[in-house]
Amino acid sequence: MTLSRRNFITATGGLALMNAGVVSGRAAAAAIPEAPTQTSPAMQPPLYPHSGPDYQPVVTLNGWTLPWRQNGDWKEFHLVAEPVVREIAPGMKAYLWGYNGQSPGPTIEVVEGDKVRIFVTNKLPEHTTVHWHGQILPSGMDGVGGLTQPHIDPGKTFVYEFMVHDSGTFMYHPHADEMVQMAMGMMGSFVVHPRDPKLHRVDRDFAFLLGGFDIEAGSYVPKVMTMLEFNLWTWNSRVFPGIDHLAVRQGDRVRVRIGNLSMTSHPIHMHGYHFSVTCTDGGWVPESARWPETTIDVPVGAIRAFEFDAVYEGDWAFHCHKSHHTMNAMGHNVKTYIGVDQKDIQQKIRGVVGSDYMAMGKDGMADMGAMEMPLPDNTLPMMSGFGQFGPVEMGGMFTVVKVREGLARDDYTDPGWFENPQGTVAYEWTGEAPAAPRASSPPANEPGDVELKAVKPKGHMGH
Ligand SMILES: [Cu+2]
Repeated sequence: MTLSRRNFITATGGLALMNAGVVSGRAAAAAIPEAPTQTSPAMQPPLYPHSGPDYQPVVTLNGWTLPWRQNGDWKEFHLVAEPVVREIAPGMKAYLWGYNGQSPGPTIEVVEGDKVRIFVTNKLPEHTTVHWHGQILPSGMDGVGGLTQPHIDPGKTFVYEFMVHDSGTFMYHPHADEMVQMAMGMMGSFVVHPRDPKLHRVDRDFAFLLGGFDIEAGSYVPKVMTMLEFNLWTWNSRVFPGIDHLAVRQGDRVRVRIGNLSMTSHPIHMHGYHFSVTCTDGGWVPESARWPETTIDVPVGAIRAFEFDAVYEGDWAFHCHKSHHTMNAMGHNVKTYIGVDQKDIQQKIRGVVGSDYMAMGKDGMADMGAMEMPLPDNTLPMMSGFGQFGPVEMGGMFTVVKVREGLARDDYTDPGWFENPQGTVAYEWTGEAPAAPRASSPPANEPGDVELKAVKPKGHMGH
C-alpha cells in the first residue's frame, strides 16, 4: 500500500477527544490513532485481517481499505473529512471533498459483533457528520447533524462507538449539508464480514459506489446545485476508461457489492453471466428468495450485492444500462442530425470559423469514439477507450470483468485482453454479397422469396 502517515495526536485533537469521550459516556482511548491517507486512485490489494476471525477481504474498485488499530476490545479507525484532488480518469482531475486523501473515502471492513470506535476529524471548511447507512446502532451514533448529535465543526474530532450488529454491506456519508457534501464526493463503503468464516464465503469480493458529478468542461469543481443533469456518472468517483477492470480467476465464486449514493437509479448489467442478488443494505437474501438476473437496478440510497460462479472465460462488459450513463461529459442540448445532409451548412460555417469545422451526426455519432478532437484542458472525451478490436465508444459507468484461467488467488492486476479461442469471434462475411431487396417485392416472410440459411455456431460459446 502506498500510505503516507499523518499524525493527529495534537493538543487540540486530544482535547476534542476528551469532549467526545464525555458525550459518549465511555472511557476513550489515550490517543487518536493515526489517520492513513491514500495518494493513488488505483485499486489497492485486499487487507487481510491480522487478528480476530478470518475473512476474505473486499477489494474496492479504484480504492482501498482503511487500516485499523486494535485497542482492547475496540477496533479503532480514524477518518479525516477533507478536500481532495481525485483523478476521475487519466487526463482529468476534480477538486472534491472526501476522506483520507480520496473520494470516495476508504472502505471500512469489520466483523459481525465487533466493537468499533471511529474517530472523525473535520478538515473541511464547514461542519459535517458521518451517518452509518444501514447499521443497527444506538440512535445517538446515527450521525444525523442536529437530530442525533451536534455537528462536527471544522478542526474538531468526534468519536463514534457502536457494536456491529449484523454482517452485510453498508455505506457511510455525511448527514450535514448533505446535498453539497455528497455532490462533492463524500461517501464510503462499509463491509461487515460474518463471524463464521464459512458463511457467505466467496473467493473474490468487489465493492464500489455509484455517483454523479456535474463538472463543466475545462473546470475542476462540481456544480453542487445540479439535481439530475450530471455529466459524469461514476463508479467510486471514476469513469471509463479510468475504472479498474475486475480480474477474476475462472472457477471463483465472486461477489460484487454496489451502493448507490447518486441522484438516480442505475440498472447495472453484466454480460456473459446470470447472477443472483444475495445481499442488500438490509441484510442477506435467503437462498429461497433469490432469482436469476442479468441486470440489477440499484435504487438511490440502496445497496445490491450479487454473486456468480465465474465459469465462463472472457472479457465481459459490465456497465449501467442507461446509455447516457456510459458517456462522459456531453451537452444534452445537441440536436439530432441523423439523416440530415449537412454539406451546404458545413461549407457556410467553414467560411466563418475556418476549415477545421466538421458537421457531425448524419450517420450517428460513432465517429466520435475514434476521433481526437481538441478539448479544453481537464476534459474527457464523451466516448473513449480502446479494446483489442477498436474504439469501445464508452465513458462513465463502464468497465470489464476479465475472467481468466489460472490467476493467482490474490492477483487483481489487469490480465490484458482475452485471447479468444479460434472460431469464437464474430467475423466479416466475405462471400457473395446478399441480394438487395427488390422495390416491388412482396413482404420478405412470404415463402419462396428469400432463402434463409441457418449457421450453427462452432464450439462452446460460453453462454
Ligand atoms: Cu446509470
